[in-house]
Amino acid sequence: MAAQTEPEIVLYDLASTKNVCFSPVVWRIRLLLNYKRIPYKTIFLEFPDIEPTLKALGLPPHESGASGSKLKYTVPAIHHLPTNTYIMDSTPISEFLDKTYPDPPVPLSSELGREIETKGRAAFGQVFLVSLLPREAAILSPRSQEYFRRTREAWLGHPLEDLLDPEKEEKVWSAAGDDMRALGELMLTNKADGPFVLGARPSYTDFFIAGSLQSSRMVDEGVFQRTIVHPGFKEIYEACLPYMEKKD
Ligand SMILES: N[C@@H](CCC(=O)N[C@@H](CS)C(=O)NCC(=O)O)C(=O)O
Repeated sequence: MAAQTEPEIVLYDLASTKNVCFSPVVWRIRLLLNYKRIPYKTIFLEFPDIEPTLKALGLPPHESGASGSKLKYTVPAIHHLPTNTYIMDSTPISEFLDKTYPDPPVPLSSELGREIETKGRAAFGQVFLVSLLPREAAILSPRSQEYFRRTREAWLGHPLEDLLDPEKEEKVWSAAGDDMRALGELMLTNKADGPFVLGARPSYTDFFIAGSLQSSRMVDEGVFQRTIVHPGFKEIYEACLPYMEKKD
């Protein structure tokens, strides 16, 4: 565990008008940094500044299609100051952090964790698409909003507002209900040993879950509340709260 207060890491994060982290992927890394008590500082980047800033740091772009991304440059990215190492993409960042700061250890993967992450992506893909994507624009600066609208509408093939159809939104939520309940039950598998997915101590899957929930909460409290009604979600979210205190 690093005891210094001088930052060892610069974390590149996504800017919003709330001036706190709201990206689910950056939250995973932030939870890891906070849990391991690694001293870091944040640089928030507006959407259109991500690519030019990370490119200027000398980071190579994502290979086409890497990590399922259409994007060349993404946050999180980190600069590890003691070794002058730059890394982009949450997976290599988490591996680097766990190797460089092994105490306390964080299991990065497990069979149960992989099952939860895969089923979580399937259960929430549509729900977050219809309920969060169109609301995300509301917490962006005018410059980021313009970028976000232009890029996302090009992917979707229609205006963001078309997603905000209350009837369709209800249908998507009720279709996902059983899967969400089942997912919550999986999260409680080791509840006899503690509140986390693997029991007493957090694993990266807990940070995946808590980060997604915190992100949804930053965008829309109603979406967050609607998710945590399923037993399992709230327990993990609350157990991770101490590691979500540093948000910026
Ligand atoms: N595979 C990447 C995905 C990260 C990602 O999609 N980040 C988004 C913010 S949540 C981003 O930087 N988007 C840049 C853009 O849309 O130009 C990872 O795991 O780090």
